[in-house]
Amino acid sequence: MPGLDPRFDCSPERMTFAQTCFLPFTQFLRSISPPMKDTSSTPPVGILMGSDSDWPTMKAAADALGEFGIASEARVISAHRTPKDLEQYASSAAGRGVRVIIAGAGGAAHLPGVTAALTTLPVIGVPIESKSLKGLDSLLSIVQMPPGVPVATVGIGAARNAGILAAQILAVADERLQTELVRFKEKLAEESRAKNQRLAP
Ligand code: AIR
Repeated sequence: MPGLDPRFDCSPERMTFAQTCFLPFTQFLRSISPPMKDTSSTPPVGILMGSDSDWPTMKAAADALGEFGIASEARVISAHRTPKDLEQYASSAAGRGVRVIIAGAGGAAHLPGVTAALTTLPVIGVPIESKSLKGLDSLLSIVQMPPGVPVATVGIGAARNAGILAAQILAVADERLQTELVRFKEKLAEESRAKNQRLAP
């Protein structure tokens, strides 16, 4: 057809190999493949705990993350009581868009370690203060991981630090978070200096 831009000429004589064979093939592939999973709504941090009795401690991690505008999802999953649920959660977390896992448990606290065994995501362990041994059992259960399967362990009951550490991990690839963390450290320093004024002369 005279005057027609050749790019828009769909007459069989002008159709290239790509247009006749490749395009329909890719359209066919798209029609049979499952839709891509939307991971944009998944919170980047998963907070696991062995029991709901751990939540009063673990809530501090969610609160710290909230201060940096980071969403989290909290789940009660026990390495001993619901091991299959743990396997399901840990092995699918990265694919769903979770980027860091914080796991807290008390006593024979195997939740962070088994989570770390099941995922390549960084795992932060929070030893929950136990009644009988004041959390020393939890701490040693979490911190003494075998070589090759690390868990970044914070202090006994130190869930707030776990939240801050998770924010720092996410900040490596997030400029907004880096700026927030610099501000956070400046505020921390100001508060520390202000303590001098409160000392008795
Ligand atoms: N726990 C639960 N499953 C395995 C372990 N280690 C821990 C919880 C909690 C403690 O057992 O993390 O700190 C007591 O749990 P509960 O349900 O009796 O309050």
